Amino acid sequence: MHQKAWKYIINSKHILLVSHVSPDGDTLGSVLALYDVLKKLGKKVSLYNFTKELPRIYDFLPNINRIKDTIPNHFDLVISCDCGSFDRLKIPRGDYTLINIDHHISNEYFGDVNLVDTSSASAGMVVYKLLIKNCVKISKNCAICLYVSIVEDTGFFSYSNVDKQTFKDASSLVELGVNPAKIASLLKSRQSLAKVRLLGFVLNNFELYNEAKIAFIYINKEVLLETGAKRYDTKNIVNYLRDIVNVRVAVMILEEEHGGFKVSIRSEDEIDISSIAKDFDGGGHKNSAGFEVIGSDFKEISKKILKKLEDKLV
Ligand SMILES: [Mn+2]
Repeated sequence: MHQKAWKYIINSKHILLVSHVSPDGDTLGSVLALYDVLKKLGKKVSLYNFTKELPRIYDFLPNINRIKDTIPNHFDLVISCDCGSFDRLKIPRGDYTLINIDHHISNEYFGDVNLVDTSSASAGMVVYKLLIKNCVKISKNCAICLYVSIVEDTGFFSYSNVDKQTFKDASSLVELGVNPAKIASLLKSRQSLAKVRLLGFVLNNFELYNEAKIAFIYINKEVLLETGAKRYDTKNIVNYLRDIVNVRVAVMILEEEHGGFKVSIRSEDEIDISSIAKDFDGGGHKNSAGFEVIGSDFKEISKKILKKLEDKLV
């Protein structure tokens, strides 16, 4: 499979690298690692992401400013990274080959080649394996991108997806020149004031259910406006609620700009919430999943989710 994917890459004329909507450090790190390698091979490469404003915190990733929100007219190969479903690419179907590189358990195998390894902690690690298997030389810049993908999706080596392979890969990337302390400080110690204010709102306004086993936070448009927080500032903010001693599952319901809601769920290790996300046509991992719902009544939506969670916790 790795050789087959590589053959498509070598034989392609113009490659489009696609990261998912509401991008994170894994999807961005993965496509930028590939960008570095493919450019050095002399390939014509474009980078596309649907989201207009990329999270500022990743501004140190090499070539991130080359990611555009417009799709080029001609390309014969698309490589998607960290996308569980075709929807999350936000590109039209067309006359091109599609390589789907991912690690989500909910992946829909929408590619012509599917490099999907659900045992990988990050999509970047799947990219790394593809490069290693094809004896590709990895630059320091490429290593930085891959390392970011790992720390992003493992919460700096703290989630249940961490195993010895995670450390092995991270170790090899450090050998290639990555400075872990520097990356940690770039990602953790540059929070915007608006994000900290949003956190203040979350910690003051969450609700508890089922003897404090379930926590909910509802963030509407006005809260974002008042705090000055961007939509991407809400990412992982729900973790603070999951981390409360009694809480086993935490839910964030975010009002979408043009109606509807985005729901993010985080759970303790032994509670698998990926099936709940699937029930609502979403996706994700065992302890971190999400989905979108249409509607205007957040109370009704919370009730529905709460019911599913209660059944899960019995
Ligand atoms: Mn990922």
